[in-house]
Amino acid sequence: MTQNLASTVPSQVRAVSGRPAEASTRMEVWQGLSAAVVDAIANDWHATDERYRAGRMEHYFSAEFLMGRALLNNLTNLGLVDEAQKAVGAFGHNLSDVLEQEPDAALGNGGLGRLAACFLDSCATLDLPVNGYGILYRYGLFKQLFDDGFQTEHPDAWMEEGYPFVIRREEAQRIVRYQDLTVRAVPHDMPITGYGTRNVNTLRLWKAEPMEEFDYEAFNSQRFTDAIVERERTADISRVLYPNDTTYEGKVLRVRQQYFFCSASLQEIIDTYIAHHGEDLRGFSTYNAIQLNDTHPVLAIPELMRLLMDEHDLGWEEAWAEVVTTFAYTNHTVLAEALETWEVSIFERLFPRVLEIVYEIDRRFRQDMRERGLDEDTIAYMAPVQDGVVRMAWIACYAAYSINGVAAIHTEIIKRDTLKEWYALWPERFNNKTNGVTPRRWLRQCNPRLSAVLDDVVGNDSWVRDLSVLSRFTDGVGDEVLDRLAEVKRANKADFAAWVLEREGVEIDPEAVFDVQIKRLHEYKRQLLNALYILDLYFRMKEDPSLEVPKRVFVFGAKAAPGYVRAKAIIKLINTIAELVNNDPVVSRTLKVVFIHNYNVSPAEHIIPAADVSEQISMAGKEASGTSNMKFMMNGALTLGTLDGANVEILDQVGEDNAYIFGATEDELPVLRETYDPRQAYENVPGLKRVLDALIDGTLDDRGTGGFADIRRSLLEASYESADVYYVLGDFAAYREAKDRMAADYADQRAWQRKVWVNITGSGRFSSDRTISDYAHEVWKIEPESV
Ligand code: GPQ
Repeated sequence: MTQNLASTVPSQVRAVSGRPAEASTRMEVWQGLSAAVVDAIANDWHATDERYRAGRMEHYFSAEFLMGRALLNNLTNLGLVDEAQKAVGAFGHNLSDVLEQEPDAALGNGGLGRLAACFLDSCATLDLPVNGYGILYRYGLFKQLFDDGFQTEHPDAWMEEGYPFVIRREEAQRIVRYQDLTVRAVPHDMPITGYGTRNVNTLRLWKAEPMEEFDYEAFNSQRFTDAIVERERTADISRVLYPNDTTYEGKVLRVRQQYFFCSASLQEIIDTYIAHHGEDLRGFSTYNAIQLNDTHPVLAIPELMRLLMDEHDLGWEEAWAEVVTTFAYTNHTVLAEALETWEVSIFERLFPRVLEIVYEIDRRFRQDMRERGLDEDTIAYMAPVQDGVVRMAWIACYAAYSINGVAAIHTEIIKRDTLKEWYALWPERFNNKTNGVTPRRWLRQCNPRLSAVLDDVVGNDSWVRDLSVLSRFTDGVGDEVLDRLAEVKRANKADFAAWVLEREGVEIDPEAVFDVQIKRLHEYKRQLLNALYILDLYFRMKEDPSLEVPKRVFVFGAKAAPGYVRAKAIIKLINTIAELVNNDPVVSRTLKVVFIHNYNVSPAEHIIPAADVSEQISMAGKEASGTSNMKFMMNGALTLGTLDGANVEILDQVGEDNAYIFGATEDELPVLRETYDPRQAYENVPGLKRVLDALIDGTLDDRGTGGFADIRRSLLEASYESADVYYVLGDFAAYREAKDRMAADYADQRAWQRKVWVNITGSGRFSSDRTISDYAHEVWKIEPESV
């Protein structure tokens, strides 16, 4: 870096605002400071790109990247936070107010998209030659507001005011052809800085633009509207992120999106290969690996075949040999409703040549399987095309050299159930890569107070690049460290309380236990179990005013897919319970319920450092991994959870004295199900009858929508086999016991802080640096390349 921010920031701010820095708005200061950061890294970014392209690279293909805010992350990684504070302070601005101007880049729905963002951070920090490829959605995940407690959705035009961290690369555009439409794919690059390194990696996001700025022929012949319509059809492709999480929606526009970014990215990767290694593409996979983030980018498999054969003269066998050594596939869910399949007729209409290739893959697959002696039923089940439908997951399993799950238990389940036919054929392809989260954003940056304690205990900040060093300090710290932990949490909770008051208008007491559940709203995640507990606790307190209940704040954050009616009813239910509790003059002295609207990455950065209790209560076997569980652990919240996803490994790490585990396990559930009768639970489990009846007896008002009655019915009155599929009532008693006990334990702060410390110092395994170095060594076969 040649110049410091003190000299570059004022001029960048002036260039943005056209007035003196002193007279510029906070938003303009954010723009100017961000531009100054891009200026500071530009040379290193370019050098990194040139270096990577010359050697072997990994390309991370993902329909989602949930990046959140960029400015503080970059300042933290570059060690420029203090300098930035001084630079903006010199003309009367406060850095934290400036930072709050930044919109979240919410180009993802939830865990899968945020994982991709954490992975990019780790790749840059580890100097690994990895770029991300995705779509520059004009509208990110919808903005959530509450109207009388009901979720409403609003467009999130996140770049509209200008966004300095995305650089348009006009010269690197590619053409993507559909049968009915040809478009330009214009790359927009985001710099990905690492902590304590000069390497700057790239996230390349493609934007769809019309071939010509304007179709003059149509214009001249008075078909003005036709010309506009054509432009809009193109712009549609990168217009909006589909707001579904773990459920699949078969929209033609979505398959267009998927093909769009896969084709453009592959064209670029091939061009880079040719520039460095010549026209013979038979060495493609020597220099390239591609990780498919779930099935959304699986069209890259037939598209690479097409490009290699039709545009670069390889024969089928030669092309296939490259394909099966290039792609690795990550599965992120066992939920059947997430498996992507497309009608053959859609492929026919959009890209007949790709369909032809898919049919040929299918033909060869069937032949291959017959030769292996598989029976016809199994072949039909596994085939890439069957009954007029293309199955993306099966194409991935057939072509990928690596197939991985995202937590130990999840990988076992896909081997045993979801992908068992594939595991039987190719067990060597299967491997586990337990997810991780970046300790830069999720500890160093969001929790400066705790970071200062860790710096002191460790003696330096080495833990930021190697979180596993913390485990050396689990034992042998004195009470003064535990007392500091308590002070840090107290201060974080006070900050959070002020933030909540300002943002949601609810007053909460930092003395209370902060119990938090933040994640997408989905029945399998069981926010409903948490809600029923709160309602039950409310009734217990009403019934017996002398009951000793520890002070508690229950915090929720969750978006529901706009079409997921029952999930939206659960949101309304939680808001209605919040109103009941918070407005009760007696109960509200002890309990508060807060639903943070528009939950996103940056609210998470305010919430997580203030949490005492981390709710990870999915029905066992359903949450592939979870990643907020890891963020909470790093920030000293204790897990209240089922043996699901990465909770299992968190428990292994900390031991059962330092986590609160409850409920039916994945292997017990099938047995329990045989005799499970939710009506019996309703009649017999203490508290359940009262809370379930409150859904229909007028205690809670759903404004005549019938939403609460539907929730009750889903638990009790659906046909016998499908009542309470997520075992909410089955686990209620165990949950109530564990949660009550946990709150009682909080009173002994010394003992509590000891558990907190075991969790923080044991979180090293859940750094995405560990996950990424496992991918790099075991799957991608790449080495660090430092600039
Ligand atoms: N996940 Cl398939 C998503 O966030 N979206 C998806 O479409 C699918 C999975 C999540 C999954 O539910 C979590 O358990 C994981 O921790 C996360 O992916 C990252 O692997």
